[in-house]
Amino acid sequence: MTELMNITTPQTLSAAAIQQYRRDGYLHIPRALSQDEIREFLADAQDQLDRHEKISWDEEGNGNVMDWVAEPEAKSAAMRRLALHPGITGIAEKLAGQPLRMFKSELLRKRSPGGTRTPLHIDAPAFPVSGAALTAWVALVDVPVERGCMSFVPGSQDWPQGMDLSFDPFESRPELQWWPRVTVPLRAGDCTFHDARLVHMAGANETDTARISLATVYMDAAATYHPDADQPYQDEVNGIEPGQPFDTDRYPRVGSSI
Ligand SMILES: O=C(O)CCC(=O)C(=O)O
Repeated sequence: MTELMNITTPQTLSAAAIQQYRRDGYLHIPRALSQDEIREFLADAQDQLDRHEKISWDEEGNGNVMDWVAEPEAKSAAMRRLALHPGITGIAEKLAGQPLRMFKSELLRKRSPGGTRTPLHIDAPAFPVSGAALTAWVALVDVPVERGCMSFVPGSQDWPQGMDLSFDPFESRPELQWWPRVTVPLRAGDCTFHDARLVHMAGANETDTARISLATVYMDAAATYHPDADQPYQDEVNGIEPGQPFDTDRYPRVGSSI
């Protein structure tokens, strides 16, 4: 009972926290999961990482950034429950201020030892989606600074009107190099939310434990499909015509009222 009372839910999320997210473009939610959920989801995640094919992100001259299982929510009931978690997705809807559906989920592992730094980037140019999107990044093990937690550039999600968004944000907005960055270590079961236009990165894993997390992207429920030649995720979109909404079971509606 005491533990349940400590868990952050859509109902206990404060107006100040919502305001902070909209100002800074990210928010740290401590204790998004119960201890039982952490145990169950971590065991399932380790099983998936052992058994399934992984996509590897290697950077020339910088080694392996991380690897991940794509669509883990389609591979086990536990990962589907986590990707569609009513508490986490209910908070996401409150932060976004609109109904959402899931765009994609990835089960991430930053290797131990040697998973290298995740470069500074923004997500939005990679998504063939109209309108707003945000990511919930749920830690399934403790992620101190030394294990490669994320850093965010608060306020960088507000791109000047008409400016093209580029994956490397310093290309179009070199001044962002001089903006403060906030580094956010997470305990297992904590979660961060970040706006798809926010500049962010993660450190290297210097510990002897792999960093394991689930990163799920949610989009405006009314978002439509806008493919563009350079978007890596457009190959994963099936059964949706350009200009049409993502109105299929592959992109389920989420939130605490679903
Ligand atoms: O997990 C990481 O190192 C980076 C994750 C990230 O960039 C994202 O979820 O948008």
